Amino acid sequence: MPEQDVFQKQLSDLTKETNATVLSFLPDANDASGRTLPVADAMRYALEGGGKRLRPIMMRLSFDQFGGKNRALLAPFQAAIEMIHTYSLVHDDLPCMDNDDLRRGRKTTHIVYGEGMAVLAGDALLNAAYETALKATEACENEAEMLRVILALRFLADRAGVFGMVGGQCIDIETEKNGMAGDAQTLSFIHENKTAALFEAALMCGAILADAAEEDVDRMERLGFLVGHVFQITDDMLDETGDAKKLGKSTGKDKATGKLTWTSLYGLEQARADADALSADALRVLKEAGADENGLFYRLISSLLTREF
Ligand code: GRG
Repeated sequence: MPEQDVFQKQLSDLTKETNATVLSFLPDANDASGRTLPVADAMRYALEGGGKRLRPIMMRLSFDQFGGKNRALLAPFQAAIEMIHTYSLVHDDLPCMDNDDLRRGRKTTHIVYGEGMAVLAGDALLNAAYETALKATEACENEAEMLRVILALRFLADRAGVFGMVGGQCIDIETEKNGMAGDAQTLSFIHENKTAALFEAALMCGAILADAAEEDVDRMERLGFLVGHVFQITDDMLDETGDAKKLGKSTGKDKATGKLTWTSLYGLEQARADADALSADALRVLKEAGADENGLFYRLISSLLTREF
C-alpha cells in the first residue's frame, strides 16, 4: 500500500475509535416519563455531527508519544475536550455570534432545535465535559495518577475559559463590533486564545496523563500554540479561497462582513508565508519531543499544517 494510503487508513481507524470513545460518554437525559429531553437530543445532534475529532486525536497521540499506558484515564478527557469544542461551535453559530446555518456539512443546532435549545445544549455540553473528565478519577490506580488527572483538568478548564478560548472569542466579538479597528497584536491574541488554547490543552493533557517530563509538556504547549496559529491562519485563507462544500461550512463571510483576519491584515501571500514559517517551527518542536517523521503523530501534524479543508 502507498505510504499516503497507510497514513489515511491509520487516521481513519483512529478517527472511528475516537468517535466511539467520545459518543460513549454522552449522557442520556430523560424526563419523568422516560422521554429523552429535547436538550439531550440537541447535544447528541451537535456532538454526532461528523467533526474531525482533531483535539481528542491529538490528545491520544501525545499520550502515546510519551508512553502513556492507562487509557482509562485518557478516554474521559478525550470526550471532554470534544464536548467543549462542540459547545463552542454551537454557540459560535448562533445569530448573536457568527450567525451560521451550516456546520460540519449539516444544519447548525439552532436551525434544527431553535436558539433557546441550542444555547442550553451548549451549556449542557460544557457541564458534561467536566463531569466526564472527572470520571478519570475512577480509573486512577494510585495517588500519582490522581494528581495528574487534577493537573490535566486544571489546564483543560484554564484553556477553555476566560484566559483561553472564551477570552479569545470575547476580543473577536469586540473587534468585530468596532469594525476593522484591531491591530496585529489583537489578532494574534484572538488566534492564541480562540483557536490555539484548545489545541494546547489537548496536547498538554495527553502528555500530563502519560506522565511526560516537564520539558515535554512545555513542548506540547508550544506545539499546540503553533498548530493553532497555523490552523486559524489557514481558516482565514480558506474563507477567501476554499470550497464551502469541502469545508462543510459557508465561505466568503469574513470579507463580506469586513472582519479582521490574517488575510485582511497581511494579504494572502504573506499569510501563506507566515503559516509556512510557523509550520516549520511546529515540526521542529515535534521532532525535539521525539516524534518519528514516519509516525502518525508527525504525519497528522504535518497534514494539518498544510490542510486544504
Ligand atoms: C463560543 C466561547 C465560544 C467560542 C467560540 C470555536 C470558536 C470559538 C469559534 C468557531 C469559529 C472558528 C473559526 C474557530 C476557530 C477554530 C476552528 C477553526 C474550529 C473548527 O475546528 P475543526 O476544523 O472543526 O476542528 P470540526 O467540525 O472538524 O470539529
